[in-house]
Amino acid sequence: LAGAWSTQDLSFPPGFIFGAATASYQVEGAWNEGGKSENTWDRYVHEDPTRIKDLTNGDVACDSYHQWKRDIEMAEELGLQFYRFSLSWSRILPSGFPNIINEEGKNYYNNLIDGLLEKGIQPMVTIYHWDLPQSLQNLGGWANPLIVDWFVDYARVAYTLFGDRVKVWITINEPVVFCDGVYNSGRFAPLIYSPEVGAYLCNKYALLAHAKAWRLYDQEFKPKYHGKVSLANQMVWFEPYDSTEEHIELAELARQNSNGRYAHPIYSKAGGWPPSIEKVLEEVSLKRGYSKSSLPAFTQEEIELMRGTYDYFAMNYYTTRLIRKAREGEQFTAWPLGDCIDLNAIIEKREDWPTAESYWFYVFPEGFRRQLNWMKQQYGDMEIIITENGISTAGGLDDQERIQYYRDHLEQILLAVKEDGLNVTGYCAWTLMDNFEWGDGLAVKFGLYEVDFSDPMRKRTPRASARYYSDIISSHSLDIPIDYSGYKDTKK
Ligand code: PNW
Repeated sequence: LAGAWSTQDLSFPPGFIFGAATASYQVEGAWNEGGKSENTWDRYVHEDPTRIKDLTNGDVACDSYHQWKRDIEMAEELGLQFYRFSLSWSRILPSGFPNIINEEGKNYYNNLIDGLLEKGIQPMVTIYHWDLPQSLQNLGGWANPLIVDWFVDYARVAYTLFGDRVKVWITINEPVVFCDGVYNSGRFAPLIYSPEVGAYLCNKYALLAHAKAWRLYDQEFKPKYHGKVSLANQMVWFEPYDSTEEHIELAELARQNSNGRYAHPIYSKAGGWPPSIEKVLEEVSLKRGYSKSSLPAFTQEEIELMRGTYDYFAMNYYTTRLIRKAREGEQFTAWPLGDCIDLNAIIEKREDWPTAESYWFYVFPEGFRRQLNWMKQQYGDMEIIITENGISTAGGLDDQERIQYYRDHLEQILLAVKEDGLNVTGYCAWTLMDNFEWGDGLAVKFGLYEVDFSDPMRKRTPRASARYYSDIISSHSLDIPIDYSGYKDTKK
């Protein structure tokens, strides 16, 4: 991976596009307004406020349901070429099913999409970002195979309502988080703890739901709208604890488990589960006394249904983890995603990796390039769009850590593109503005814009990193000064 590096290489390839992202539950608020029904996150935060670190919730969040014009203005201030946001399923389909389409929900997204397009900003729409209608959860949610068709019905509504203007789609955001992260750890909505079983059911049905929704678009909408559809995967990079054979193998197994289990069925030439994971999970399951593997098998038909259901790879990257074998008597904690729970392994941090404000977040920019190269090595050449990347801080407008994080991670993309020949065509910062950061509530900040959550208008103010990011976008290059210290908001 070593290669020459010179300043003239600091420009982004022509056509490389920049954006920023948000998600419905994290920004919209208006949880019971405009005909929206209850979803699993509403239920989770209301049932017991102590589930959220600072006792906050997403009832109002950034109030984007009312402040969407300001959101568009911010996207414009930054010079974004695209804005990634998600649709709230229970805002569009209050029953969860397509029998009732909520006009007010439809109007909200139409306004947002049209407003962005008027400013020349492309909407990139995530159909599902973790906020399941409670009505569907009551029927088993992601552990019920019928969810595949419920999701496809919902995707059809989304394509039908917005497909004439939305050309880039993400079906589902980070299934590893709402499958492994929920069922293996008993945290996060819908708070169903089902270790050894639930996550794998959810894994299977989420991939089938994506695949069927991709095929629906491909067959019925692509011929007239010419857009593209993918699944967004959270790609945590795993580094071996030391250079022993045992740990090198374990790190690769962890990659196959956490990333491959959600990517191999779709992107690999062979299709189906990653073979190494299929083997390990069958062994573990039989040893535990199950009659067969907890990882549900695919039929040949299902393998073919999923294989190749992508137009690009939507990749979210934040962090790298160190992984080692558990020692005698050491218990694996489901922390932080529960994704390695069946590998008898322990997650650690390398001493020289700084920690961000989120408890799970270690900073290791090289992991980003390694992850990109791993994907090419596993699945071959494909277009990759970075659909999330960013860092959490405790707050403040002078966010040097965020500037440094963006600088270092964008540099790794340039290296991957220019030195390693990866086809990365776009980059999306997480996130446009501070928002409801799930279990961490409002206390942990990821925003390019600061949001004043004590202000009824939820006033948004650009951070130093917002100016830095807009300078990168306008110069289409990293060859700009990075010292924005002492930056004060002058745009107000
Ligand atoms: C993503 N990890 O979640 C989500 O897509 C966003 O909604 C979220 O706000 C953002 O990243 C920041 O947390 C992640 O354990 C969840 O490595 C877990 C991890 C990474 C990202």
